[in-house]
Amino acid sequence: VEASVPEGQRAAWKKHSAREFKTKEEFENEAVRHIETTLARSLFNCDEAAAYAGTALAFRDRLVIEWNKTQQRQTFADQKRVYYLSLEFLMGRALDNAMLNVGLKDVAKDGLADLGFRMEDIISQERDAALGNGGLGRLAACFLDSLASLNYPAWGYALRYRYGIFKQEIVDGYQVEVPDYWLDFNPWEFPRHDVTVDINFYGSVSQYVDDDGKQRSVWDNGEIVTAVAYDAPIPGYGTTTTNNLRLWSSKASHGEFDFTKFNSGEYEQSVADQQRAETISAVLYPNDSLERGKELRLKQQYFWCAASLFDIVRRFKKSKKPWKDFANQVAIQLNDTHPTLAIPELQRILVDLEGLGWDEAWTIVQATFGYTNHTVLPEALEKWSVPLIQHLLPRHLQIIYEINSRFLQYVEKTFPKEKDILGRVSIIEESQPKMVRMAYLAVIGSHKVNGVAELHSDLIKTTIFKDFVKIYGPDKFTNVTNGITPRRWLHQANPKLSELIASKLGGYDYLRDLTLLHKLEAFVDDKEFRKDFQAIKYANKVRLAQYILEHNGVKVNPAALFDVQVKRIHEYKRQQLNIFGVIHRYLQIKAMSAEEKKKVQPRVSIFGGKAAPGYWMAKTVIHLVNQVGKVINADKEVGDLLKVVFLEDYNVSKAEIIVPGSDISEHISTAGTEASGTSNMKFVLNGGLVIGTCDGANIEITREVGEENIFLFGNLAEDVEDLREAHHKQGFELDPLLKRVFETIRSGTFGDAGQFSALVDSIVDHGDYYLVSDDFKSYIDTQGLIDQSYAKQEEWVTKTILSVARMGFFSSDRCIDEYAEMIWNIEPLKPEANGA
Ligand code: OAK
Repeated sequence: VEASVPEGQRAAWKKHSAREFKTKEEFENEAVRHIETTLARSLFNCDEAAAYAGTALAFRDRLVIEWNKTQQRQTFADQKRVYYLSLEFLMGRALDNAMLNVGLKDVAKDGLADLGFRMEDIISQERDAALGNGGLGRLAACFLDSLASLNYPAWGYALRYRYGIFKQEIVDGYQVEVPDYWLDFNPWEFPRHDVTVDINFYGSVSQYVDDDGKQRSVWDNGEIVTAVAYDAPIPGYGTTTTNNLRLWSSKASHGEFDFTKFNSGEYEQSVADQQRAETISAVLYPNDSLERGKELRLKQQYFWCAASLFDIVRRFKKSKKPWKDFANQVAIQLNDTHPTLAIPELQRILVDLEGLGWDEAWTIVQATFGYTNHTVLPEALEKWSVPLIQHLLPRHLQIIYEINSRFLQYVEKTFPKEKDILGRVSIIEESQPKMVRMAYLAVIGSHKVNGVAELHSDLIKTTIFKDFVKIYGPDKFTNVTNGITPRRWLHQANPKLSELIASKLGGYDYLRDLTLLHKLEAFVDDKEFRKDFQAIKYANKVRLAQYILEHNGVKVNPAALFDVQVKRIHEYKRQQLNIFGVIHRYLQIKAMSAEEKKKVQPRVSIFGGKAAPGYWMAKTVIHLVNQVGKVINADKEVGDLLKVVFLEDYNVSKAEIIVPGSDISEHISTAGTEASGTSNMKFVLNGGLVIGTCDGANIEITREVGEENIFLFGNLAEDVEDLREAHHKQGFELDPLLKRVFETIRSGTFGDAGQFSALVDSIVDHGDYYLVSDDFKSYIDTQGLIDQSYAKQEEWVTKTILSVARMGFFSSDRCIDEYAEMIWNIEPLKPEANGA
């Protein structure tokens, strides 16, 4: 506001204010101008990469205009905002989404054709923004899309990693990791070199008495690293609202200290300091659902939380409102426990820096934060060692102890007879060394805690947070079932299906209200519609088959049943169950007569997904899939009856090709381990069916689409504990079909069996923790049912159409409305609202 143009000069300003292109001519004008002047290219050296850049920059200009307006509107509106703190945002590509939201894709397509380019080629020039591992990061990206589309005033906060998730190469069947340096050309980010925050680490805490005679703490004499903001516009669909994603990049602070070093000849040291500072935001940790307790990771977490909170508080303070209004202006959602340090950090700001009393500050903190839990797996629950926090964040450790002590006093008073409860719920685990349990801190510091699917939300209340339900009552815990954005996961990934649906529903309103899909049920018997629907699935399978031929050199028949499992490789997700099932199928085919073979439903088994670089068992699974593929694909006796491929480097943009091309997809985690799953929703929305366990959102998908339209199998979550215990106590009988599979592996059919022994042994000798053997028979039988069902194509098409029609519930728009109402208490701010 201070820097605004004086009243008298505004007319001149407005006259020259940026224009928005609307026509093909204007688009070409903008794109060529960018290619020639921004990129310094010409007619004679404009390749597809340059054409992409010109197109992206033309659309970026459009976004920026709306982004500025939205930010201005949100600043002037006296309204609460939500801040979504997530260490991961798995955004994928931005151009197609920008074109959809600006609404001028056809104009650009014609314009590009005039200039000699094809839209698909231009779109595929963009590299994925892959700042995430898997489900949690992609959920955050879908949420940003929905928040903007629903006009909620919202910002995302994360780190600007120089390296996103590694690229996966498959070399001789093994995963090899290659760094993903994605920032060479990123037209979507805006460096804000004027928006910086100095972040403190290490140092010590001292006490003093302030002017009012109050004891105060100061944290000083540490290492300082500067956070620099980089902003990216997040456009909404069907609205001009354009929200902000702010990513923090670390750099050395140019304080007196460095300067002295530099002058005194310690040049190398000052360069080393600089590199040390830049390391903080250098790389995304590639572990999915596993915590390793590395100091640099904790530094990342604090750096990001402290910069974001400073920013949020700075914005609040500009409003000149009293502190008691903070939680009426600010909601902060913690995406899992990674941002939990934001809790003691806000308490520190309020108490140490702003001088509020402890209780007053704590009331504000609890009212501000909400916490989403994404896993119950013990190895994924974050714990940080007390000595590490003491060293890195001495004042925060004091605050955490104070929070804990007050909490435990309350618990002791409320449950005087329960002696054990204090040890169980303490934020500090009394181990050697002592550990800070971040999930407990997150529960205690938030007003709401949610799980991400019904079963999961029930499970957290009866397992990891059981005692907290007793302490706080059940209302603090709630469920918000995950969702996906239909813009990317239907319209962009499957434009033909989207168009067909629009032709039946009378337009694209369903992309803003996905429940409108239910109207498709009326067309389930419409011959023409069924034919079109089926033809689109086939065309998407042809596209996927071409992709497979190009990338794997394997020719697959698009008429075969395409069976897909793409997700991070993890024992609990049980890709091993899938590949053992494939081996079983292979053995069956091998034993068949020519006559029998004629009755076999041909299948293509498609795998994809990254393994964490240090996760050997997961890497072994990848290797086995590739070895099995090599043998089966070359086996003339099998031919088209079975093909097995592993698609390299699964990511968001590849998912956009793979998902629409699937007939059946596998979501087969050991019951009770997959919190929700979100790709299950994407596959069904694109006319595929699911084979799944009674886990995560599979259960709600079943409720919505009807149990006749999904293939469920396996043991239930409620029986898993007992089965594991029985394995432990009595041992267990290996399923005979699985035994045969293991014998085949051991015989060397897929190469040296020694390479796969850890995988087999984990089941045979080490208790089969993930119950592969217990579920094997039921899995195989269910796959048999799928073959039969697929053979009756008319029935199959009916199932898929009805399923699509019933997926309305799984839009991330529904999900965000639930968060807004139940947890954040925020309202939309429509573009026309205050005339801005
Ligand atoms: C990653 C790191 C730590 C903790 C959890 C995760 C994670 O990705 N969890 C996944 O979150 C998704 C979104 O809620 C769920 O759909 C997946 O089931 C869950 O595994």
